[in-house]
Amino acid sequence: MFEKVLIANRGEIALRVQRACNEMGIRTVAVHSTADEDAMHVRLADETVCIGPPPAKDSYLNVSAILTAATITNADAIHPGYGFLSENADFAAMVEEHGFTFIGPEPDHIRMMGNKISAKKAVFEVGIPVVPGSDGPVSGDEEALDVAEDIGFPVLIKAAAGGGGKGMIRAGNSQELPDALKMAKGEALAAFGDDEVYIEKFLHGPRHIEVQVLADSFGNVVHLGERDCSLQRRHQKILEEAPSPALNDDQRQRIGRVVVDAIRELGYRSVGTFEFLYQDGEFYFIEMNTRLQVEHPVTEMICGLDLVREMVRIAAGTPLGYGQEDIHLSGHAIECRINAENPETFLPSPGRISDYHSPGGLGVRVDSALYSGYLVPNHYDSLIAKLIVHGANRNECLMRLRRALGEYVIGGLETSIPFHLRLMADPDFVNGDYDIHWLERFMGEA
Ligand code: MV4
Repeated sequence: MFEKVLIANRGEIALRVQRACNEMGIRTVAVHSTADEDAMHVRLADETVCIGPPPAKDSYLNVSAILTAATITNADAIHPGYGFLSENADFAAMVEEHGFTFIGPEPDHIRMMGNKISAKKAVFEVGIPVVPGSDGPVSGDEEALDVAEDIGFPVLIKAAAGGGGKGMIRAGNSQELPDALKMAKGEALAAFGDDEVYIEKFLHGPRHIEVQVLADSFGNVVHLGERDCSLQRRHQKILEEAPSPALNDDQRQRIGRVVVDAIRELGYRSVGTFEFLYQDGEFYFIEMNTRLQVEHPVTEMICGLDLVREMVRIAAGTPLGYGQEDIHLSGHAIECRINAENPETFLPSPGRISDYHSPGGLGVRVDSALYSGYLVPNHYDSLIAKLIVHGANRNECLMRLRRALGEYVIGGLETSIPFHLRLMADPDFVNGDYDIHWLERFMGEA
């Protein structure tokens, strides 16, 4: 096992990784920008290294500074958290080339899944159902028209280098197609420096359901059920839950088995998430995430595993030591993402925390790096806390979540807590009756 792990991240996820390392007897190295000198992840680390000025590109994305920090502290391994360098295949390769272990998948798998065309091709070949569309990149108008007429309008043109909704254009008919293709390529080039695009059939009101997997280096693979992440606004998730209110246990086990077989065949290692659109009882793969995700705690709460601990063990070459028959999903969990932002306009609201009281009690978990007196910097993501609640069933979970949101005090800045409280009172949400477009309608009416 590793003696020392460098955590190449900040905020709640840096703390989350630190906690897992602490429990495993592993020493931690925090890296930080000058804006994060007083951050909780720095205060709680065994060693700290300042890696640059506030802008992420000069600090948390500064590969040479991070590798230097790992060298001077004599770290064994690097955990990337989520965001920043977590899905950068070149970074993962450089970490290994410098003699450290990258706590995550192999660089080749990160690269394969980073390009959405190669990801779709790879998973299709191992039996995963994908959204109907082009087999590969589409460049010319005629080629695009052939594909679109074959699958039927409306279609969606997506950037191969994209993901998360950037560079996505819809074409309702053949007249709209050439302009949509041109726009999608232009956006893709501007956003990713790569104008490669592909075409998919546009699905009208799906849910966003993602399946969590865990795989070691010896072909042992388990799935940990799914998360429903349909509640999002402008491609930012707001709340996630596990299990999905839309699936029954039979559907869960069926998609789980398909995903486990695929992962084993791909030779993938570490945590991973298959993202599906789910409509009319069918799953359609869209993307795979090769990192620990923000919403991983809802899965942990229903399966009882520490996903970060499992990631670290896998990276150290330890076999899983359990199989699918040992995984038991129990109860229901919901995560509310709490952002430093105005609950009406969603504009960022950085500032100093004046009062802080986090909720507690049975089934309540708070993943946050906040403390009273902490100054939330304006240079990074506005996610400041995750409130995760577990209950024996969805109803108990909702009652507990209302109670916990009501207890939560974060003074000194605006947060999305009032928004979550309003959401908890909506009959559609309470019934689990929502799709990927529901939240934006809810906000329009609010
Ligand atoms: C789609 C789709 C409908 N049909 N693909 C948006 C983010 C990116 N990861 C994929 N996205 C979508 N792809 C087809 N063929 C609708 C979306 C989409 C969406 C997906 C998941 C969660 C929220 C979303 C919000 C708007 C659009």
